[in-house]
Formats: sequence, structure tokens, C-alpha cells
Amino acid sequence: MDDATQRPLRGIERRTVGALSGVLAGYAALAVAELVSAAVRPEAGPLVAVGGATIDRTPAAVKDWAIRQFGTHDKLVLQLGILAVLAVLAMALGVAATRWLRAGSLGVLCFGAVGALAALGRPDSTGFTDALPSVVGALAGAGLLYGLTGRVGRADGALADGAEEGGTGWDRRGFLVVAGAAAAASTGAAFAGRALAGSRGQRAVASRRGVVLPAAASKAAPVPRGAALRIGGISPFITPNDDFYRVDTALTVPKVDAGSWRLRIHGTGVTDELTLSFDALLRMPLVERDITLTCVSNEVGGPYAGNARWTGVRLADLLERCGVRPPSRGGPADQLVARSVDGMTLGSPVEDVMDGRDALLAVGMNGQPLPFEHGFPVRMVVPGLYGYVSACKWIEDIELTTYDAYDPYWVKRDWARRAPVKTASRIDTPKPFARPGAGTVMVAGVAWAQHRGIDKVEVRVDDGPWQEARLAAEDTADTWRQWSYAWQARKGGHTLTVRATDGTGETQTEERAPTIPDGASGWHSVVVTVD
Ligand SMILES: Nc1nc2c(c(=O)[nH]1)N[C@H]1C(S)=C(S)[C@@H](COP(=O)(O)O)O[C@H]1N2
Ligand SMILES: [Mo]
Repeated sequence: MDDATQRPLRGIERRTVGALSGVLAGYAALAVAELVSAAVRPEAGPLVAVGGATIDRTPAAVKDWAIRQFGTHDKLVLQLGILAVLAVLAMALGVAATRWLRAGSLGVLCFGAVGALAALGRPDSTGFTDALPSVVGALAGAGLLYGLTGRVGRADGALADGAEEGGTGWDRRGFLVVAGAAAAASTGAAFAGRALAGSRGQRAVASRRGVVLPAAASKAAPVPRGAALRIGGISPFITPNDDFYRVDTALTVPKVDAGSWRLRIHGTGVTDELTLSFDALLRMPLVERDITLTCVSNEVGGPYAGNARWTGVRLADLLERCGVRPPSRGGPADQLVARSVDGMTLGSPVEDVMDGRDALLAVGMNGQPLPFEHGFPVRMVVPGLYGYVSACKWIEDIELTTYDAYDPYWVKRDWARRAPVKTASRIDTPKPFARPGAGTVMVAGVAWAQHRGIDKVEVRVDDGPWQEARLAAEDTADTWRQWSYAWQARKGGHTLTVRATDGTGETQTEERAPTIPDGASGWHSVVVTVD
């Protein structure tokens, strides 16, 4: 029997072939979109655009939960989730297309429209070409679905639109040929897209390799001996770049070419607008400072804190050059809004940035050019403020404005306008549910209250009295401080609790607060069993 005249497919067979067609069409659409986006703009690809739009529309509580559950893998989980949803929808469309041929293709085009609208609506969208990846991908997917499901034939005897000659039979050979060719072509397109995107990133990679950080005019004092305790399990005093926590909304890490990078400073009260190149920035006097960065999404005892030696230009100097005055000196702008190449906005108090603290436009992290993940070529770092109100990575624009006039990204999503870092302390060792032996057990960790400093750390065993911990030497008030407590541990289950007192004499509050809206509070406890 000739393949082209086989009986029409029925029931489960028809649905299986339909689902397979749908998945193939979806794969082709995404692969073609990937290739086109690599040529147009990688950030305009449908997965990145829809993923970004999803992140922006996710309620703060859910986002916070996702960061907690998946940590730095939150974005991978999101993309896998989107792919899973798309796969199910593509199967459904494919099955539908075996009954209503045109409806399936129309459905694919609708998905293309969603992707295109998401891409055009992204804050970093550069124009209508951002719609191309989704549109071209959807056309490819729709055409393929039509071509595949047109070969299924009709059980009820009606002519399938695309299969006049084969009558109403199931064109198995034709289906397999088209499906195989499409799968191969899609895979080719996906690989070509990856290769093209990779070569585009090469310019940024090369520009980073070419960076030679000039010596700082104002060096950081060496980390004092005694600031770093030699205790197993304690956070190292300086966090290596590779271990530094990463929190951002970027689905693909922006790869910015330092050669074409520019920073613009403008807005209310700016008398001399400024546009700076990376080289111009490097020619300015550089300072080197140790600053601990913490995230507002860090739970009590959580990992989103890191300490690095940053090299950069003092932001206040640049602002002065532009004629900016802080509110206390009569300046009209009280909010500095930093904007990144990926459209993120973060708002810091102009007063804080200009009050003498080492607010930096950083170009170096622990002696290296900034890693791409941490904002290459330039980011902000402001001691004493949570990252989301200060630490803009991949920065390209600074606008002076007011808190009344503008709400940046996170503020639009229920986080506080102003967010100084809350005094915090963490037990690094022993770990929760550890089983140390009886006798002397080293309890140790870090405490931070950036720009106020840490004056005291106390440890409590069960409901006993607070015992003063031994503080490591202080580096600066802008860095965290290690501490340790030699505990004479007795057999049984115990709860260890820590609290810190900052440089103003204020003791860390016991009152539990969630991370939203302005940072978690409460004491960190660890339960252990002494054997
Ligand atoms: N462009 C951009 N900058 C950003 C963010 C972001 O999502 N996008 N996240 C901020 C937040 S919430 C924090 S805590 C710090 C984290 O910096 P890191 O990833 O280098 O540790 O970056 C800040 N800068
Ligand atoms: Mo953050």
C-alpha cells in the first residue's frame, strides 16, 4: 500500500502525530528566532524577552520566594518553566491543527505576536527590529505546522487543505521527510544562532581582556592583620570574584564593549552635562576601597553578602564636576537614578552619595576588571545601601531627579524607596544540624552594618546569658567584621544565637521582618547536636 493513500489517522494516532508536529513547529520557531535574534539583538529573542517581561510582572513575594528556592539558578528555572509551558501549548496546537488546519498555524502566529510585543515592550528595546526574531520565527513555525499536519488527512472524508492530491489519506512518507528535514534545519539554525551570538560577545570579551587598570591614586590600606581569622568554615574576609553572590534580573548577562561604552550624567540641577568614555574614566584619579555589598533579598543568616576590594572613581567628584549639589547644600535633586544597558533603574539618595562616603563608579573588583556578571565595564557601589538602591551593574546613564518625580524598577514593585543596610550578623560555623563533639567548639561568622561599623557581637547558647564574642580587627566601617566565640559545648541539642551592635551603639533588633519592603531583620540561630 502506498504511503500517500494510507487510511486517515484516527484518535490516538492523530493526536500523537499532531502533538509531534506541534513540538517540531515550536522548535523550528524558537530556533529560527534564535538565529534572527543573534543577527538583530540577542536580548530581543522571544525566550529572553518573554522571560524578562515575566520577571518584571512577577509579584515581589513570588520573586523573593524564587530567589530563596533557586538562588542563582532562578533564571534557569524560569526559562525551563517557559519552555515546558510552550511545549505543552505547542502539542495542543498541533493536535488542534490536525482538525482545523489553519487554526494551528494561526495559533503559532499568535505566540509570535506575544513574543514580538514582549520584545518591543522591554525597557532596553531599541526599536521595531526587536520584533523580527519572534515574527520570523513564528512564520517558520506556522508554515511548518501547516506543512506537517496537512499530511494527516481527514477521517471524515473532507479534503485537507494542503493535501488535495493525496486525497484524505495519511501521507506518512511526506510527513517523515518534512519532519526530518525541519528538525535538521532547526538544529542547524539554533547552532548558527549560538555561534553568531558568541562572536558578537567576543568584542566585549576582547575589550575586557584589553583593560589595564591604572594604579589607584588613593590605595586602600592593606587589610589589617587580624581582620581575617583562621577558623574553618568562616566566610573569607575578602570574597573571591568567582564566589561573590549574584542577584539581578538579566536572563543573559549583558556583554558590553568597553570601547563603545558611554556614561551620561544629566537631569535636574546638572549645570554641565557630561558624557564619559571608559578611557576617560580610567584617566581620572582612581580610589581603591574595601566595601561589603549586601542584598535586600537576603534572609536572616542568608548568603547574599560579599566583601570585595573595589577600584573606581568617586561618584561625588564626578557629580560636583557636573554642578550637582546635594539637597543639604540647596540642590534641587534628592534622587540619583542609575540606568543600566538592560534597562534596570536603581535610585539612591543624592545626599548619601555626596556625604563623603566612598560611593564609587567601580571598574575593578579584587584587582580585576569587573567580571561580566558583576557589571563590566562599570557599576556603582555605595557603602551602607542595599544593592537594589545603589549598586547598578552595566551602568550607562545617571539622571538627577526627585523621589516625587520618579519611582525606579524595584520601587514600582513594592520595595522601599530608601533602604539603608540593617545591622546583621551570621553564624557561618557550625552549620545547622552539625554534630560537633563535646568540648571547645569554635562558633564564628561575620557581622555587618556598612558605614556605621560593628562594635560588638554577642552569642547566646540556648536561653543562657549573652556572651561577648571576640571581634576580628576592623578593616573599615564599610566592611563586614569577622567574629568568633569559643564555646564549651556539652552533650545534647543546643541553639546558638548571634546578635551585633553597630558603631552608633544600636543593637540588632530581635524583631523578625521579612525581606520586603526594606530588608530582613531578626537574630540568626543555628541548632546543633553535640555528641
Ligand atoms: N543592571 C542591574 N544592576 C543591578 C541589579 C540588576 O538586577 N540589574 N541588581 C541589584 C541588586 S538587587 C544587587 S543586590 C546587586 C548585586 O550585585 P552582584 O550581583 O554583583 O552581587 O546588584 C544590583 N545591581
Ligand atoms: Mo539586591
